[in-house]
Amino acid sequence: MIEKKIAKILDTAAKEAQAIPQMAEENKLNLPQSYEVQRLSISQRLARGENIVGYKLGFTSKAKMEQMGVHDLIWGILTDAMQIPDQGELSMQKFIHPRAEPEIAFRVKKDFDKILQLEDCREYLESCASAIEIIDSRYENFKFTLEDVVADNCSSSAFVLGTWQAIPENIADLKMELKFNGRTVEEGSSAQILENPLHSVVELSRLTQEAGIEVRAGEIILAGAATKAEFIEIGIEVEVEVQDIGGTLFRVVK
Ligand code: OOG
Ligand code: MG
Repeated sequence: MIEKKIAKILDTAAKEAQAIPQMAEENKLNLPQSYEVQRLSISQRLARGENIVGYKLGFTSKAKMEQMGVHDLIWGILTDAMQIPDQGELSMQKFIHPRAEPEIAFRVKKDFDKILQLEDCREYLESCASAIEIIDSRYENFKFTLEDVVADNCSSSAFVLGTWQAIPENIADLKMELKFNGRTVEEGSSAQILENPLHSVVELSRLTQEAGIEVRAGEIILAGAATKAEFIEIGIEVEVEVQDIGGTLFRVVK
């Protein structure tokens, strides 16, 4: 089965931090097949003892779509092994060409038992936090098609969360900054995430229902980057600051 073979290749590339070529012509997948590859590659992580802790949305902002040349919302799976503690360290050795992007995370309060509408979100969510997603495409030169990136679990590789906070009233209008060693390198607003990052939660509820997955209480949702992503390097302290929610950071080490 082609899906199984590609899942293995992508999982090994992630594990060994070795880039692979984009899917060859003879291995072209359609979108449902790509999500199946994603599922199969995650099951290899689960077999190694990792646990699913949540989900991420991708390409929920124009800035990201334009940067990567991909124009559809995508979703991927987060495991516990991807989480770096707040104020912690990221070792470059485990990554190929990592980039950081400023995000907002939500924590689920109540199992998603239906497709949510915007007005349901606060009932189903417990809290929010500032977040940094570290994406690391397994494809050479960070180049991919929509199908490639979905198969590669949407470039998921690591994430860092600030302290959980009550979801502010103005969640759709918060200033967000990505800083390297205290210097702002990207700046945007939570409005750039589907006009309101809660829309990412709505979209995830729909996509997971379609996939037959139940999002559960306690799980984490990364709503997607507000700005472009920036390459990180050894020696940089990477910080995200979200207005009214607070900040989070990590250091990049050898
Ligand atoms: C794909 C992941 C996109 C986001 O927040 O938009 C994403 C990539 O850019 O490699 O995580
Ligand atoms: Mg992201």
